[in-house]
Amino acid sequence: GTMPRGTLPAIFARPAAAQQPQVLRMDGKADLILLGERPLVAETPEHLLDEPVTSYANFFIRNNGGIPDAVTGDPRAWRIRVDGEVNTPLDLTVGELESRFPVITRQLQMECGGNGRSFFTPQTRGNQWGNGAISNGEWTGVRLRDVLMAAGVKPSAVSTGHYGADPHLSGATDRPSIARGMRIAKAMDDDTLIAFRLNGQPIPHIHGAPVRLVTPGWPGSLSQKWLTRIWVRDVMHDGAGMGGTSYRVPRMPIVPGSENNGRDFVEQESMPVRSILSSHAHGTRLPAGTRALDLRGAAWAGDLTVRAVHVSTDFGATWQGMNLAAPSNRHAWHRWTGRVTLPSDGYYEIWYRATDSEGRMQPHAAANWNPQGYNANPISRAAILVRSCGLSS
Ligand SMILES: Nc1nc2c(c(=O)[nH]1)N[C@H]1C(S)=C(S)[C@@H](COP(=O)(O)O)O[C@H]1N2
Ligand SMILES: [Mo]
Repeated sequence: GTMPRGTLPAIFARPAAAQQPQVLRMDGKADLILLGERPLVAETPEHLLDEPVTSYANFFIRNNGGIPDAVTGDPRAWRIRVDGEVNTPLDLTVGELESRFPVITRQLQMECGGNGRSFFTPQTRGNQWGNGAISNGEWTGVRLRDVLMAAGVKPSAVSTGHYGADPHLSGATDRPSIARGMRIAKAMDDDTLIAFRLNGQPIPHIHGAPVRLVTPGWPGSLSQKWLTRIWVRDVMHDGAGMGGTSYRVPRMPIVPGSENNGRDFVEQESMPVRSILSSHAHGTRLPAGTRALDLRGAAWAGDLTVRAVHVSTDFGATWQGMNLAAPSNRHAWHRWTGRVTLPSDGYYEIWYRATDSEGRMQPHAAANWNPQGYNANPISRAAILVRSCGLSS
């Protein structure tokens, strides 16, 4: 029990295998893993992320506060305000957004900043995500940049600050549940959207209807749901979820488990390279005699692309390159496929890891431990049992 978890057989190491996961019960949603009820948080098991474009059913859920009441009446009348360091503050309805600016559709990966958190030792505070706080939806909306340009961003602009309609869990009406912001450069990126459709449909309520930000490749917390306001700031935004150790990582590696107030930390921005296996669930049993596995999955790397995905079925002794498809557009995930062969029946682990376009590979263990558990992206391992009569259980 005192061994680092990374050296335990995968069948014992994964938190979801160790405990009976609780299942989300929600209309139209698959059996997501319920990580919390207040706020509502649910993770998608990796094997449900087998679709190239993530459907509503399989889309993970992360809230920091309550869920606002659904809009009654015309959702196109919902208003968002753009103010602060701009020449002309704007007050736009969703209808005006759609008619005044070019409308584009992109596949964009959105990943919680805490994805992979459960792989840290010692455990850090926050939702104990595996790799399933990731989605690759097809989003339709307008570029945040076009809206900011229409307002006229002043040279003094440093960051954005985002506000949404969800109530704080305490019930206080003057406290946002989360209000994060990003450097102006990311707000001006071609792929940062104010979105009003997901997979060709109005955005489902739980995912931020009628409008949300989609800030691909950076922490999902920058993709404000139920968007009401973008405040352009002349300093780095300091709303709820900014500063200290929130969505910030050590500039220099710190001792795992140590106390830190985050003074020497930097913002978590582009997310690290990560991969999932979607063809075979962890813990899959296969009939005796199975000698080949056709594997599938996805890989992504924040603002970067992925150069390679490798798989090992012999605990890392040998690695095999997988076929990696190009993403359908920048900031969409890559899909990968490949066949591996097994020499016999028995207990196997499929180890899978991606390498980003700058040559950085998923590490052997979660690196750069930090108090709130960001950027853990170790090589993943799924246990597979090819059943033969000699094996019990
Ligand atoms: N208004 C609002 N927007 C929010 C949040 C929130 O709590 N309130 N959570 C953020 C976080 S931490 C993540 S990871 C994503 C999750 O989006 P999803 O629930 O649609 O998957 O929404 C972000 N946007
Ligand atoms: Mo998140």
